[in-house]
Formats: sequence, C-alpha cells, structure tokens
Amino acid sequence: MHLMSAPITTEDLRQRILNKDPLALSRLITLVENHRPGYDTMLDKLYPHTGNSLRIGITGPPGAGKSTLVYQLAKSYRQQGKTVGILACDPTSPFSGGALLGDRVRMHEVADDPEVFIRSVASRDSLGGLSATTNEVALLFEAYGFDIILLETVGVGQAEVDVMHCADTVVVAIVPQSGDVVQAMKAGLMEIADVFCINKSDQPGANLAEQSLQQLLSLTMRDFSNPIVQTVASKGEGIVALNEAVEKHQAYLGSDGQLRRRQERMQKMLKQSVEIRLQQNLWDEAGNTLLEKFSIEVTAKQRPPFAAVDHLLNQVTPTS
Ligand SMILES: Nc1nc2c(ncn2[C@@H]2O[C@H](COP(=O)(O)OP(=O)(O)OP(=O)(O)O)[C@@H](O)[C@H]2O)c(=O)[nH]1
Ligand SMILES: [Mg+2]
Repeated sequence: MHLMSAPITTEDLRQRILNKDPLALSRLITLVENHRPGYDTMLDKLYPHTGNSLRIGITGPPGAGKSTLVYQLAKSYRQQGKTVGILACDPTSPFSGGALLGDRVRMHEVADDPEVFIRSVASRDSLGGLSATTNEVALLFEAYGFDIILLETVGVGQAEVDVMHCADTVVVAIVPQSGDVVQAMKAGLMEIADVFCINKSDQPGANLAEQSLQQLLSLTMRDFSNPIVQTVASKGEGIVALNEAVEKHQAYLGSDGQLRRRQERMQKMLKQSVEIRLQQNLWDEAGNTLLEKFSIEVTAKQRPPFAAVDHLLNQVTPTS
C-alpha cells in the first residue's frame, strides 16, 4: 500500500498559527504577502483573534539606528516577559538594501529567542501596497498572539511613511546632525510622530537637536506633548526612557483614543483593499485586451476617450 501524507491545508495552518507554530506563521505570511488565493478568507477567519498586541512603529531617516532601536526595544520587552514580533518593511528599498542581513547578525541575541519572530515584508505593487501588506502581516502577528509588534520602516517617501498608520504608537528616530530635523519635517514625519527619539546622542549636537525639535513642536497645536528621548541605541542607553515615552503615549490615548486610532486604520485598510481589488479586477487579461482595443479606437477618433473610460469601469464586476 502506498502511504501518502495529507497535504497541509490552509485550515491546518490556521490552527497551527493559533497554537503558536512559527513555521505556520512563516508560511501564512508568504500566502498573505503574495496575495495567493485564499489569503483573504484566511485573514477573515483569523480576524476574531486579532487586536491584542501593541504595535510600535519605528521610522526615521536611513541609518538613524532604527534597527538597533528595534533590537534594544525587543530585548527590553523580552526582559519584561513579553513576546515580540518584528516586522521590517521594504528591505528591498534602495535606502536600506542589504541591511536586513546585517540586522539579523546584529540581532542574533533576540533572533535566537523562540519568543521573538523577525520577518521582513516587501511589496511590489503600488497603490498603498506596502502599508496594506504590512497591516495584513501585522494581523497575522496578532493572531499568533505577540504582546508587542515592532514595525520598522525607513521614513523617506509616502509609501514608507504610510506604513506607520499601521502602528498604535509611532516613534520617529533622528540623529543629532544638523539637518535631520528639517529632513524629517520634509518627509512628513513630524505629523505622524507620537514620540521622538534622538538616537546617536553620543555624537555632538544632541541637546541642540532636542532644542530645535522642541521649538518646532511649540509652533504647532498639539493635544499631546510629544516626548523627546535621547538614546544611544548601540549601547542600550535611554531605552527605558523610550519605553516610558511609548507608555505615556498609550496612556494619553486611553482605550477610546486607541479604538479611534484603530478605526481610522481600518478605514484606510478597507479603502486600500477595495482600490487594490478594483485595480486587479480591472487589469486582468480581458481588461488589458479591452484597453488596447479602446486605445486604438480612441486614437482613430472612433470612440471618445471618456466613453471608453466609462466602458472600462463597467467591466469591473463585483466580487462575490
Ligand atoms: N554612534 C552610534 N551609532 C549607532 C547608534 N545606534 C546605531 N548606531 C549605528 O548606526 C548604524 C546604522 O544603524 P541601523 O540600526 O542599521 O540604522 P537603520 O536606521 O536601521 O538603517 P536603515 O534601516 O538602513 O535605514 C550601525 O552601524 C549602528 O551600529 C548610536 O546610538 N550611536
Ligand atoms: Mg534598519
């Protein structure tokens, strides 16, 4: 008799992720990240198990020390007995290319800890793809049951900054060198920051950077006075203060504020998912064939352009 082991189904994986099987988590991340068939029903089924993690986002200019901060934060949360999921977003970006391997080496202390899970996500599609994917993978992390989820992304463009909307508290890390504050402003990081971290404060200019940041913040109307923490991540200095600043922000939000933030996040996620799905539905093979046909007809003045647009939009059939 020929014995064959039953194939692993997504249902098995769902059970296994709820039982904290890291291999199952890894496989489901791949399913979700690549939007393989069934990823959406899987997320829907896991959804009741989500929402019990604290998501902390770390962003800032390239090389500010975000990964080192993530590593130190992970270490400190582990010391408090909390489990940690780390999500590094877009390691393929030209700004952080190749950094992940280095991060892993540096992070070996936490990477070897079974209660810490490290994963990177990249997204090839545009249209809010990176933040949508990050949110989806973060939902998997939540279903798995991590107490803390650390999200790292380099704060250089809209797509990366948008990732921070997936976080409950956003830490913006800058370095003392003059110009970093201005760069952070330009990149739209000031608006999304809950906590500021002046990392590499072993280098000259940390106090000056803190002053200019404080001056800038005093010019804006804020309900929450954003904590500014100086750290030397490479030596683990200031991490306790950073932890406290995150806690302070969480206390300020309270459960109402937290809920509001999550609801805003959900609104973004739903909108993005609808847009992504519409785009996918529109530009399937039939859609592209029609597009080519219409472009010929519109060019030959056989069909007005906006009538073609209406016609193409009508092709988007509702999904079941
Ligand atoms: N002097 C000093 N160096 C630091 C400090 N924190 C991190 N570094 C160093 O700065 C370099 C960059 O640190 P990373 O943690 O990789 O920075 P990152 O922001 O994650 O970098 P990207 O992801 O590539 O944008 C590394 O060589 C770190 O060892 C610090 O507080 N002081
Ligand atoms: Mg990094």
